[in-house]
Amino acid sequence: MFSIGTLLTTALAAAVALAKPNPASAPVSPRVLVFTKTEGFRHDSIPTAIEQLRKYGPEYNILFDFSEDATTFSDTNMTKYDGVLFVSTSENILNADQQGVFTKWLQSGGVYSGVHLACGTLQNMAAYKAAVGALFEYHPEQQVATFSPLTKDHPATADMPDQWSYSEEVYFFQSDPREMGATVLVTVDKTKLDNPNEDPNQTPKSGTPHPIAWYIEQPQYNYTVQGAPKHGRSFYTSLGHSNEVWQTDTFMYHVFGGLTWALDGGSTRAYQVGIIGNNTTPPPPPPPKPENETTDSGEGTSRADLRSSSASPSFAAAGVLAGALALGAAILL
Ligand SMILES: *[C@@H]1O[C@H](CO)[C@@H](O)[C@H](O)[C@H]1NC(C)=O
Ligand SMILES: *[C@@H]1O[C@H](CO)[C@@H](O)[C@H](O)[C@H]1NC(C)=O
Ligand SMILES: *[C@@H]1O[C@H](CO)[C@@H](O)[C@H](O)[C@H]1NC(C)=O
Ligand SMILES: CC(=O)N[C@H]1CO[C@H](CO)[C@@H](O)[C@@H]1O
Repeated sequence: MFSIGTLLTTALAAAVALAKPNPASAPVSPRVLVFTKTEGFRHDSIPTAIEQLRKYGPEYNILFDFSEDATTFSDTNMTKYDGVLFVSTSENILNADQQGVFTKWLQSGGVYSGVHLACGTLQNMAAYKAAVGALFEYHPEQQVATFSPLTKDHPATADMPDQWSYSEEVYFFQSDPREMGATVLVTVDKTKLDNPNEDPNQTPKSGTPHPIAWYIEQPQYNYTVQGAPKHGRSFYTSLGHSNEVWQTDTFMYHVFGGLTWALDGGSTRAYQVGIIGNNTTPPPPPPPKPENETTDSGEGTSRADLRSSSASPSFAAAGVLAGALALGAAILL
């Protein structure tokens, strides 16, 4: 026996399923490192976030590894990742070497995405700021706020209500992410916000309209490792404080819409390009160099590039070494 209620629920479920954003378009599943290490404040929604990402990941054709271990940030370990998703990380969670590896990975086409306090971490790492777009300054007390998509023409907002009101921490930033090339996707109604910290006579540091979630098509990492087609896209949302919001489809569609859009920029091996990411085939040979230098080809070269940002000296060194070996062989003969 079906009640009207059951029928309505079924119809609603079907509508929601149809409205769901598309899975990542890669021919093999992009592999994404979900990093949740904290040094300062720790959100109690982190376990819920992990559980929900685990649940939704397969539907979006994304493979997640979950870690709080900073040693993951070695060249060998990071090479297999198409993307990272930082969820409410806090303070300085990577040492200088690990930050160097992360910077090089970003310059190799790696896709960054971050949620909530991800903007409150690695504040002294230039490439991290370029990836996330703006760094955390403060939030007024958690309260019911009204968020609005500025466009619905993006997977991160396609399923967001025009006015989405719920209890959240509204983040304010040290700078306007638009200065780092960001396109803002979601804003908040500041007129309804109880925020004693903001001086109405000052130009707001975070810019106008107030940025809540955004994307960056080409993050400003200043350098591209040889063999990478371009910089990976990035996506950040400041929403995601509470267990409750992580348990909503609306929020999960927002996070996965942003993440899959960023991955679908096609800068990694899951998309059959580039030098990092999940793929079972070896990386393509590096493109020809602009100068008339003789270079090695094949896997050895591109892996060497990933380790060393300054490719040319290592090629020169290889040439010297080859010369020395040839000389040695000649002497032996
Ligand atoms: C990362 O790789 C190093 C070796 O390069 C290894 O010692 C370490 O355990 C790895 N960490 C993780 C989390 O895989
Ligand atoms: C890029 O260069 C600018 C200007 O020199 C600098 O301010 C910024 O920190 C650099 N960004 C990165 C990611 O190195
Ligand atoms: C590279 O070599 C070709 C032919 O060997 C020459 O025509 C060309 O001018 C060279 N290009 C540069 C940038 O030296
Ligand atoms: C190299 C690598 O990590 N390959 C993995 C890519 O993803 C598949 C699943 O889609 C794994 O089975 C591979 O091991």
